[in-house]
Amino acid sequence: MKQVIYQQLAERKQLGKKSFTVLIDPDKVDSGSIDQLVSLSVDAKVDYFFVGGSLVISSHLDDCIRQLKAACDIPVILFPGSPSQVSKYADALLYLSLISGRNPELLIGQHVISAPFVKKSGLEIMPTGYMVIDGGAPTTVSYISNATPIPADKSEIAMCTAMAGEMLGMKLIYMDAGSGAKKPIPEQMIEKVARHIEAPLIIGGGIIDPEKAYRNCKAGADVIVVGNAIEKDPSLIKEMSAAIHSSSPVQQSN
Ligand code: 1GP
Repeated sequence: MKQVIYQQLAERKQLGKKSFTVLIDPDKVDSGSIDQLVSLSVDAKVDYFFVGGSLVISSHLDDCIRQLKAACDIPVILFPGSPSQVSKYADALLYLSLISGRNPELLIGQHVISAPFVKKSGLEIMPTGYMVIDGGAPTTVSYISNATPIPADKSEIAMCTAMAGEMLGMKLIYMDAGSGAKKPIPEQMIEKVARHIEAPLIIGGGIIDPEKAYRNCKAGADVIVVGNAIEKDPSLIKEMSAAIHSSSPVQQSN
């Protein structure tokens, strides 16, 4: 199986390089806004695009990804809210198992049903332990997943969950307060989890300012995901990217 993007993420982690990911919800973009996002992202040296959402109502996932791929070299990684959000035009797929919840469908059930289809896509598959953290109010992901998020002040639970996910073979750990979360994940929790795992740690949900993104990186995040704030103000891409890349202890060429 292909491991190109995973290897790149693992190497970046080894080198202490932090990555910035722009999350694109296909429901919230059109051809014109994709062009604008690409242009700002290329200029700001964005590392990855995640494409997906808890609910994707429109049917232009393929078109959205094809437009991104045609316009730039930034890798496109699927962040699917359901097995229907698989597109062969992307570079890789976060193969998410909701390890913070106890909903068997999102731990393994939907994977079994969609396995032949996912394998046939030819995508790079990245097994990802997905952990939803309480962001202060219900988010789409916490509602749709029908699973209780990890309380934001229970760093030990997050730590043990991430460790278990890694020992079960998950290559990435993604801690998410949910899109538009009122409260992003506290640094104390990020620090605790980062200290106990070797897998690249992805952090997202409710990050609206570059200072918070910077502090998250310093606390041990390897990849920062921002969606909502950029939908509201695409020009934030530049500052976010600069803050995340400047948090790296080494000089970054990208
Ligand atoms: C959501 O982690 C992502 O799943 C990003 O969250 O949209 O709040 O930036 P925001």
